[in-house]
Amino acid sequence: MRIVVLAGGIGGARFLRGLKRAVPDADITVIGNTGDDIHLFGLKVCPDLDTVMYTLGGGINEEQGWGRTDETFHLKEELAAYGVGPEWFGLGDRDFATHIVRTQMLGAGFPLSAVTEALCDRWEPGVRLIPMTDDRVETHVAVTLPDSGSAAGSGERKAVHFQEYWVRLRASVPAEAVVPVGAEQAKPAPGVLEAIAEADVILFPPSNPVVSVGTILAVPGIREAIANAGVPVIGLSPIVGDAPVRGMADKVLAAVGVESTAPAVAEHYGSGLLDGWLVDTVDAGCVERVEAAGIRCRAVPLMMTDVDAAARMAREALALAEEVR
Ligand code: GDP
Ligand code: FO1
Ligand code: CA
Repeated sequence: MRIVVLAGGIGGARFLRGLKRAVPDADITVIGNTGDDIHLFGLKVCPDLDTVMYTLGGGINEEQGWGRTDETFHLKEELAAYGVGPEWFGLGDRDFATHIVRTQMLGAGFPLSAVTEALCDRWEPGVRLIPMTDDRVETHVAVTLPDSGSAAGSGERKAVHFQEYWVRLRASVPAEAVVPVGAEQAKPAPGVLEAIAEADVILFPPSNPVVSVGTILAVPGIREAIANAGVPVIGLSPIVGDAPVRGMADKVLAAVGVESTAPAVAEHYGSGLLDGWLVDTVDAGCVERVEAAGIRCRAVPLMMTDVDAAARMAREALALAEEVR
């Protein structure tokens, strides 16, 4: 079975680990979000690609959900001693090596898709991991910084990089708009449209609907290819009991005018894209609302407490795919 999964970072990666356990023989292609990518210290950092690669390759910091296991921060401390920041982004020594290799290869002229393949030669994630695009896309968030009374520029409306919104500001102010800068001009990376066209089923894991799956769908051609693939498209809700399980999905959903509930996210994707939607058992009351929107819906446990729980979710998604096929 050929499965295509559109993935962000932690939610996507943990689901993928379950999917691999549920269907060990499946041929899985992951289309990864690159809108979170950021250039720091002259290096290109791809948080969502790395989270998938490290999680499936056994190198992830399990508690954090991102970054490397057994990590140290000597390089970051040395840079800070030179007054070179930003200090708010935690790049560890082991992780730095990935960004150095990536940046070196990009500088030598390789596209990000080829670089990602080379990094995966080491990590052997057991899936084909392709960035959504080889072109530069950066998600920016429009915010109004609180008026502190002293800091220059406070009280003004400005756009910040998504990582600055999430990591530095901790999503403490409303996201007024979310813009995947560069997406309109971006082309799907080699292999993306082919994988979608050849898929037997397409899955949206419980990834962020705006800054992960939404950004991938913003690359011209990808949404259309999925809608026209003629195979079941099944999503799993990242919202459980009217709140995201973790992260800032509620803030970025508000920016696009969508309430933070499982049925609202299904309606946001719409029946033109989604054939099936899994909600958590605590949201069983909304199944009828989702089905009224033309999307088949089931309520099953959706908390990825361990790999087996994620595997059960993957089996439920594939069962729903067979129901709507
Ligand atoms: P990120 O790039 O690291 O933010 O990861 P993703 O975009 O792939 O996934 C983030 C989303 O995963 C958040 O909106 C969370 O609510 C959701 N999420 C994380 N853990 C779980 C879980 O155990 N169950 C469900 N249903 N959603 C989860
Ligand atoms: N998340 C944080 O909350 N703080 C950090 O300092 C941080 C550093 C970091 C470094 C590399 C990497 O691949 C991910 C990192 N993340 C960090 C996670 C990342 O910001 C987010 O989880 C995702 O981009 C959100 O979608
Ligand atoms: Ca992300």
